[in-house]
Amino acid sequence: MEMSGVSFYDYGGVIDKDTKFVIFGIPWDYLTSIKAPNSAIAPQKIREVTNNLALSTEMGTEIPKLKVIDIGDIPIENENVEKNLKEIKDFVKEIYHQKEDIIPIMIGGDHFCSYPVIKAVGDNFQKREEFGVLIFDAHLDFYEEWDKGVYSHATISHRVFDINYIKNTNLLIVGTRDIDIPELKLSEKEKIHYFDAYLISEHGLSNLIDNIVDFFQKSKIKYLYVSIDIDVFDPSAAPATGYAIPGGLTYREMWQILKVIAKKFKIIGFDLVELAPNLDLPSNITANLAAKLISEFISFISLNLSENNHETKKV
Ligand SMILES: [Mn+2]
Repeated sequence: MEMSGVSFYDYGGVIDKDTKFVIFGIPWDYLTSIKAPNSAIAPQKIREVTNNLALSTEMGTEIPKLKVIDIGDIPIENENVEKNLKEIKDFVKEIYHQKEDIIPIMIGGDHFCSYPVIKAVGDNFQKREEFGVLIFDAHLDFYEEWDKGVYSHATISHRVFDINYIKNTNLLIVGTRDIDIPELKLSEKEKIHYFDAYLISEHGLSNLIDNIVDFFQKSKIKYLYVSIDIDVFDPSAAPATGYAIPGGLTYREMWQILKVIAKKFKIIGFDLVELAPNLDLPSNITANLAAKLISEFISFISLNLSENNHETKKV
């Protein structure tokens, strides 16, 4: 099979000492709870549309100069949850084995794909007291169990919260606007912090960004993993997802949030999940948004990495 992503993220074919970012796909949507979306083919689709994008970011970074490689997809057996969990864990471990400070970027798959990746990233990370998880989602995904049990795209935030170094002080969910009562009660009980999408129109985007930064800084968090469920966007910007809920973020709002977050924190990994190409428009509007956002976020992180290097050298 042709690895179409390689020509875009073309910083060599293998992880070497200069590689900063490694992209991989998890073509797995078994743990979604509705039949319509086919997010398992999203990694392939995002690679395809990525190749139609121009090779520079909005602020003029040349994408081939970003040290990104695409190493393809993790082999998945759709219904074999335990095997996939192990496969994903081993895959991420092997990436770190090849380069300790690599920044993994995962393309899902349904939102449950984020759980084993977040756990593998966190388990590998030494300074756990400075590690936080930022989730963008229309939903809390905080059910204890959902249709297939404890593993589901609707329980992902809860499973992340269950990780022993994740607490309500280093986990934040942003963009919520479709929360069911059992989830509301559970998250109240555990004092889970989340910022609803309406806060942007109520208090402005910069206020929301300040609050996100304050939340993690108060907890002395310096390193973030960022998980982006594409349903955090307004369906007018990203219609191709299983639960298209009105009142979401624009591409530009998310772009601005990620730009600031990448400046204030060290992003040690991120993912984008829940894109369902079969529900997209013929123009691929949602896949394009996903592809664009991934390269823009990489460039923000990359700018920050080189600034940090510069500062170190000056000192
Ligand atoms: Mn989700």
